[in-house]
Amino acid sequence: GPIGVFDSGVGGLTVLKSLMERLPHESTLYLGDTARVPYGTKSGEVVTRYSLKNAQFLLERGIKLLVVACNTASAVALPALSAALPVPVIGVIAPGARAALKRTRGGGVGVIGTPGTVRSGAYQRELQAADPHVKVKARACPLFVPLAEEGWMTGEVPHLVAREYLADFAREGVDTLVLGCTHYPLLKGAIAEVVGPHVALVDSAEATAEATAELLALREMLAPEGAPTTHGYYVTDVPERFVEVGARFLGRPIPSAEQVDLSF
Ligand code: DGN
Repeated sequence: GPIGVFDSGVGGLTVLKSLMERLPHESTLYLGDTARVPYGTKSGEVVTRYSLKNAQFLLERGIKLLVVACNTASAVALPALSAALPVPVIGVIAPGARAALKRTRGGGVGVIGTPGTVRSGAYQRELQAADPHVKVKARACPLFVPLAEEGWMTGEVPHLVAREYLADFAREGVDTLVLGCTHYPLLKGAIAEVVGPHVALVDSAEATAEATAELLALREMLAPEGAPTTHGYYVTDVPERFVEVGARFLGRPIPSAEQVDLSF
């Protein structure tokens, strides 16, 4: 079966992009819950309910593994998803945290994400569980989401927004910064400009693709090389905006997306 991936909308396509690069022989099914986006500002209870619905939809289409591409959903709904699903479930938080701990040289780890992700404390918990001595500083950067979706990734405005959010990180000696939201890889340039060359940026999407590859290999679930691959896209609102904006997140055109009704 394919790898299932869901997100609140287009953002998770940055995770899908990394998965496609790391695992080119795998087929994928992507669901963007565009009718209910954003998740980043909603309660954990509501995000968990949506996440279970998304997972069920993909499961019915025969996925062999689920990647929760959304940081907010990973932060609040991963235990519920793992308990409910008969297939392995991978979120973006643990791989991102592990990658950050490999990079830091003791100066402290910064985490940026949606208000929901930061409020959940999931990255902080994951980092401190692995290394009780690590210093963690987390901050929500909600305005990065609309900037990335607008394609407004360079110039004065993203720079000023990044400076407002991140100047403290640069001052406080953080040496590693986790991009804990699907949209932030698109703003890597503006973020790097503000925090400077001595802060390593950790892309949760890349770390998650690596973790997925390791798990599939370990469980001998990798697709055979040379088998034909397919990539399907589902959305819960009309597909036009997803297809257009999503191409920038995925780094390649999205031929089409099918609208599905997950209302309950
Ligand atoms: N996909 C969300 C995340 O990674 O937290 C960001 C978009 C949103 O729902 N606000």
